[in-house]
Amino acid sequence: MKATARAHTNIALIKYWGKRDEQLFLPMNNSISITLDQFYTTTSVTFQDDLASDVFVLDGVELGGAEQNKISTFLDLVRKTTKHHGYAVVESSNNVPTAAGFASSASGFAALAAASTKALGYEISDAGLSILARQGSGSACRSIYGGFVEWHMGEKNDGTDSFATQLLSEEDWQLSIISVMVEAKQKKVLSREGMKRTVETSPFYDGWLASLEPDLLATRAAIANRTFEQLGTVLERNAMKMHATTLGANPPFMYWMSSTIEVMQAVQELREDGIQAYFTIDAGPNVKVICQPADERVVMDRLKQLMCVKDLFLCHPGPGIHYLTT
Ligand code: 2P0
Repeated sequence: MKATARAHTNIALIKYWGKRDEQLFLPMNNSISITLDQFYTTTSVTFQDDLASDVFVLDGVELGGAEQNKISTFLDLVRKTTKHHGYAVVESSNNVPTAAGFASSASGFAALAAASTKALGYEISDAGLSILARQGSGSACRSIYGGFVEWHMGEKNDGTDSFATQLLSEEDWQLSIISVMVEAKQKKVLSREGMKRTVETSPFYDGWLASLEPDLLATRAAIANRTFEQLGTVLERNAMKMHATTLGANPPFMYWMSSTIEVMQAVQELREDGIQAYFTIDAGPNVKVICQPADERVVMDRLKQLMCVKDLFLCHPGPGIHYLTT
C-alpha cells in the first residue's frame, strides 16, 4: 500500500491560459511544453487503515489548512477512481526553486497521481494518469511525459479526451533552458485567478484564441524537424501574446517588473549579435531563456552581467514520471 514516484516540472512553449471548466480543469486551448531535468517533486503515498484523515508532509513539515485540503480533495478523486476507501500519508519533497518561478504544482500533482494509484495497485495508462493529474493542476497533465509534450484540450465536456501526449523524447533534442531569477517574492495575481479574470474580462482574449492554431502548427513542425530558430520565434511571440491579454483585463494586471523587461531586451540584443536565444515568461516576473547547448555559456555569461539578475538555473529536457523503490 506504499509507492514512491518522481515527476519533473515543465515549462510551456505554447501557454495554457484559461479554462472552459474550472471543476474539471478543462483548458480553452492546447499547450506545448518541455519537461525539465533539474526540477522535480518526489512523493511517497502510504494508504493506512488506522488513519482518520489524510496526512500531508512537505519537505519534512506536516501541513494543515488549505495545503492539506488540496491534497485530500485530490485523493478523494483517486479514491473515487480506484474505489478504495482508506486515508493516506503523503510525503513530498520538492527539488524546485519556487522562488525562480517554476510551478511546483505541475510536478507535485503528477507525482501524487502516479504514487497514489501505484500504492493501490491500480492499473492506469499514461493518458489516464495525465487526466487524473490534470484535475489537481492543469499543467500537471504535461509532467507525466519527458521531453516535448502537448496537452490536447479535448472537445468533450467530461474531460475524458483532455490529456497530454509526448511529441519528442528528451533524448531526441538537446536544448538549454535558463531560468533567470529577478524577483523571489510571491506573485500578486496567482495564475489560476489571472487566467480566470482574463477569460472573463479581457477583450484581447479572443485574439489570443484566434491566433493559436498557427502557433501550434509551427511549434509542432519545429519540434518534429528540430528547427530551433522557428521554435524560438514562435515561443517568444506566444508568451508576448499571453501577457498582452492581461493588460486588457478588468482590472488590468501585469506579471512583468522593470527587471523582466531588462532581461527580455538583453535576449533581443543577444540575437542582434547573432546568438539564437529566445525568452518566455509565465505568471510571474522571472524569465526563462531558451537557447542551444553550444550557446548556453555565452548566454549565461551575458545574463550574469545584468545587475537585476539574482540567480540563474540551467536545465535541459528531462524525463517523465518514474517510480522509485524505497
Ligand atoms: C502554462 N501556466 O502553460 C501556463 C502559462 C502559467 C502561465 O500552467 O489552475 O498552475 O492549477 O490549472 O497549471 C500555470 O497554471 O493552473 C500554468 P491550474 P496551473 O504553464
